[in-house]
Amino acid sequence: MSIEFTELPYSIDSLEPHVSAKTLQFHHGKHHKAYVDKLNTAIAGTAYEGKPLDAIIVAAHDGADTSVFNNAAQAWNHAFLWHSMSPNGGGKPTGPLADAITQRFGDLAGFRAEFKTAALRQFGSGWAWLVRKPDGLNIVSTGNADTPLIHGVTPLLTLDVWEHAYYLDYQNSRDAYIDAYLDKLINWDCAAQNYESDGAAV
Ligand code: MN3
Repeated sequence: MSIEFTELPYSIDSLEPHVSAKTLQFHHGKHHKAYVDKLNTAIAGTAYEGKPLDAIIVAAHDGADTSVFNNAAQAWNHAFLWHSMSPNGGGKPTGPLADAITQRFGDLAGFRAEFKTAALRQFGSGWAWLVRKPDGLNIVSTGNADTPLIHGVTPLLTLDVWEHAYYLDYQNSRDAYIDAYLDKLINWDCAAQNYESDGAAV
């Protein structure tokens, strides 16, 4: 059984004008699909074949199998990214997650400032994440394909800061792309579900 390339959870033009259909045609249809295709080619006939994606990520990391790890982690990170955005995004977190945000960051503005700084300061390609640790929430950034799944924390939300995620819409302005994500796209409902289930499903 191969790893499935999943469809977007919304129509391809529904994040416009913040993320264009053209960006998603490339980012989802080309970049994300290529990671899944390369992973399936790499694992065919190996001990990885038939395992769930998260198990492949951990096993490839433990085994220092860089090519399998990079493609598996990118396949997972991108699937998680699509759920971290919503055509009805923005707004405020609710329920227990809202309380945890207040406890850790003071208020939503505190979260926003810290997340934006992490996303801006990630040099080159990588990701910014809101994660749940045993002692509360945290914001982390990871480089290239690195993923919280191998660091013992639960991802709640992510933003891809690789240039391919924003260059068609924002050229070199990562700053404006991060603002659009935080103000218009961020999917607090998905984050709340991940927080309450203590697991990040994609
Ligand atoms: Mn990407």
